[in-house]
Amino acid sequence: MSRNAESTAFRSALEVVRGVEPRVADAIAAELADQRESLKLIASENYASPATLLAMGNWFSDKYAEGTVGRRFYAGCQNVDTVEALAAEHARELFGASHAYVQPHSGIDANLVAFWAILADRVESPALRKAQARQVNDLTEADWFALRRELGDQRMLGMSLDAGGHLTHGFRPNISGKMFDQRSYGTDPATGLIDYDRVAEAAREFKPLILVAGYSAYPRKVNFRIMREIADSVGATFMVDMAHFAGLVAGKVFTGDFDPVPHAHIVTTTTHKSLRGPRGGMVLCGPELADQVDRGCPMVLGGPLPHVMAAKAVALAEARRPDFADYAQRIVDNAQALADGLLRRGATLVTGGTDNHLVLIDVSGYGLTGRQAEQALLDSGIVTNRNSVPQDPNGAWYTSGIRIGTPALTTRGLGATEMDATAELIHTVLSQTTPGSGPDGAPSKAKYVLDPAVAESVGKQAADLLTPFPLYPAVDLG
Ligand code: DSN
Repeated sequence: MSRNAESTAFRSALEVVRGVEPRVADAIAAELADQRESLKLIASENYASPATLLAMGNWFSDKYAEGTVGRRFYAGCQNVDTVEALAAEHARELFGASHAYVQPHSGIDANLVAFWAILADRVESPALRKAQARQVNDLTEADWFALRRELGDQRMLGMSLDAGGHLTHGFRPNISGKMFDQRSYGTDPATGLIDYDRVAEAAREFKPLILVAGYSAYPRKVNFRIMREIADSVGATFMVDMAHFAGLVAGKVFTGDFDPVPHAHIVTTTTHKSLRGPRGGMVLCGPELADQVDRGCPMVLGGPLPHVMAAKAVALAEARRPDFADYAQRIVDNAQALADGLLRRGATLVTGGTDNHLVLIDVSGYGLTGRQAEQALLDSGIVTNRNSVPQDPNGAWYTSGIRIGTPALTTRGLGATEMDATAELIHTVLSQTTPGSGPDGAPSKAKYVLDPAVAESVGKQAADLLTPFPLYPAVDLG
């Protein structure tokens, strides 16, 4: 597509929207302006290509398509079949998986599909059989009690939240924490790294049905070969949630023992993080679980989103191009440059560095909570998120960490020089911010003091850093 065509497409779309509800058109335009101006370091965000974005804005959104390719509960799904089959084919080829299910709407949904597929495969439950036979509406209250009783004792072992694990790996605020009896493995307090002997010990003691690997705030690679051996030693199904690092797997930065696909029984992911696709989820598995996975809708998913599956097909086609491997490597190179820049300036990093796309700063070294640091950085035009660190004394709300990631800035083209400049800006803000106090003068974990002149100066430098790397350069909304 020519750059001119991209600009015309987005301008025309906004013009049409503006004709109905101008405030929505204005908000869409304002979002582009905001994203263009901010130094986006949220590790789970990225910028999808114009082709991916445009594939979502159309009449595929109007179509119901429950079921799977060629086996739908609605008539007229031939074009949905085309895009769903294409997305699945690209996913299988890209990741070397024998089966891909591209319907999940999010990472949480993808994990739910995987959990139910594993339960259906592993647990003898007449009530579950009934539910899986697509008779959910026919289940009586007694059936639901039976389902709960038959499945309620199943065990899941996943990475603890404060070590970088994810809510959907069996933690209480998510349904997975209510579905499973959960125990977690942490990291070595001295190194911050996964201690595989401890994981094996926990698995031997707990005997989980499912061993989950994957993280949203662990800055290192995971050895999936060892994790599979641990799962096999206790008869667990090994599931990997690669949502954060799918782009690094697709780009062949994570290979061999660090590529989850050959080692796991089932792999879930989102499509919008390092993979740079539309907001959504996906499940990969072998033939043993394929049939159960394909029952994701209507078992746990609402009707598939054909417009998003179309965009997944486009983004996955992009990820199969040779230049995606270069992009994936640059994500990691940039994260390492950012980590090195912070370490040189005296920051404390969980595990002392990174070998993936993210860096976790322990901001207690600056005398701050994560919440104070997050807000001070935001005031200075730097968008990050607060995150727990292992054994965090400030809990999950205030936290002691700031998580930063490089997929988005790498998409814009920033490199090692700009990462060092970014490290300088982050260090400047954090070292010049001090904890504030509440109205009664008591120390506050949320309030902070930062000279507005410092915030303004850093904000200006952040904007200058971005100027040579325009976001969606071809898109001129006028
Ligand atoms: N919300 C995503 C993240 O920021 O890591 C994971 O669900």
